[in-house]
Amino acid sequence: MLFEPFRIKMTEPIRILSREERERKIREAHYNLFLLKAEDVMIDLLTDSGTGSMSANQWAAIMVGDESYAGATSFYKFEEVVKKITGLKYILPTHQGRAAERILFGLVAKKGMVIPSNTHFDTTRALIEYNGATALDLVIDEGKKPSLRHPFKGNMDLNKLEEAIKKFGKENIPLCMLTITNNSGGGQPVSMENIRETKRLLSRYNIPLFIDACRFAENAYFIKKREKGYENKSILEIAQEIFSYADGCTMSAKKDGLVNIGGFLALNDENLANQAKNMLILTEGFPTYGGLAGRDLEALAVGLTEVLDESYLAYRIGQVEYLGNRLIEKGIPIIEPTGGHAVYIDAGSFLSHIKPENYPAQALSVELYREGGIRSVEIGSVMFGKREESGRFKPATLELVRLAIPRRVYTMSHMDYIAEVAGKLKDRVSSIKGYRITYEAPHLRHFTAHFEPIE
Ligand code: P61
Repeated sequence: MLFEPFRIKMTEPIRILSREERERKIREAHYNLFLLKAEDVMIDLLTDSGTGSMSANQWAAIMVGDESYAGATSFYKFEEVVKKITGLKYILPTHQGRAAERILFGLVAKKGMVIPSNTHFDTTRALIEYNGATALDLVIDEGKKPSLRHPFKGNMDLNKLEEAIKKFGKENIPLCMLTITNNSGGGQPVSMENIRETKRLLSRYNIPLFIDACRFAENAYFIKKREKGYENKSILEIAQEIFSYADGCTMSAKKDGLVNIGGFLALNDENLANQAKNMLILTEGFPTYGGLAGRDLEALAVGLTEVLDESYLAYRIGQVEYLGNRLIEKGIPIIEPTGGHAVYIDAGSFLSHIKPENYPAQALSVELYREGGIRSVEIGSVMFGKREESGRFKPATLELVRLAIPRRVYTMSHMDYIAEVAGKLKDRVSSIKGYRITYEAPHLRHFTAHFEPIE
């Protein structure tokens, strides 16, 4: 029997809005959930990034944060924990994940280059493309089939990776990434075997392996539960083995760092680390604080330790699975099995009457808000689709609505409420209409786009 392995000693009220208020708020937000005020959201599943609750120990650590400009004690505590987990040599704190990505890709991604991954997250892809290189997604085919059950749907397709290396030439591939868990592909884990084999293949061509480590602890828990030989290893030992295959990592600590802000770039190559340090100083801050306050580094050092606790991870992964099972019971198609941090509704099949160019996943996410004040995020053709120069519409691979579960924030009864709201949509699914975009920015358009319903 699963229950939250913590007691709650501080609460925040949730404002209950009437259906009329919700209709008005979403219209005023141009049907873009990013443009809603948080106070107008009843259950906020937009992201699990920076939205978790910190523990009493983390809040206590905040009080002893050392705010010295250089050489702060808090940095050394943070550095020690990151080194213990990753074994990587050079640790650069950044204000969040994309700052680490910006520094890394600013140094290695040049025009004409190609950077493969199982699946790049949108910030990663955007920063690679911003620097003139090409981002390549090479997840296994099983990872693209929402209802197909496979224990490690985030795995890299090693054949495709080798083909890509031969096609583009190893000199044009500055590094290869593995996103663990694979966020854009459903929060699905990557197996230890796949990480090891990816590293082995890359080593033959002298290409470094980088890990996008946002959700490394959740990935490690899946390895423990699903991969032979890891059942008796601790989460720390599994994480250490994962990173032993890496030449570097980028980390948004807003996920498995259990903090509201933070990140880092970790590297083994001294030359690259020196260049990165110079960029860090130029754009983030002195290397012993990066883009963070000393207190943030303190909280992060504690968070990175707490996240390795198995009873926490059992609750975490179990809560996501619980919500997934409630949705399946109501006949709502989701990516199966459920991943680490979110349930992904397969809007492409749930709203099969809406064409990808009319954004079925956007339509579903708006509907979840109208019906129950739930804020989710579209991970489909709004986020990844494109209008090509020829005018042809290139849809995303999948049309998903992600219900991301913040860490240690909502209880099981909140999960029941979400499933109930989604169940109501099932009864009137054919009446849900598509959308068109009336405004979009050149990069990461989903944050600011405006939509209008198609009548
Ligand atoms: C999220 F709609 N993720 O999942 P930063 N890599 C990976 C991530 O999941 C990730 C970052 C790098 C978010 C926040 C988010 O368009 C969006 O600390 C696997 O956010 O810079 C972030 O880390 C970047 C949501 C980001 C979005 C961009 O909800």
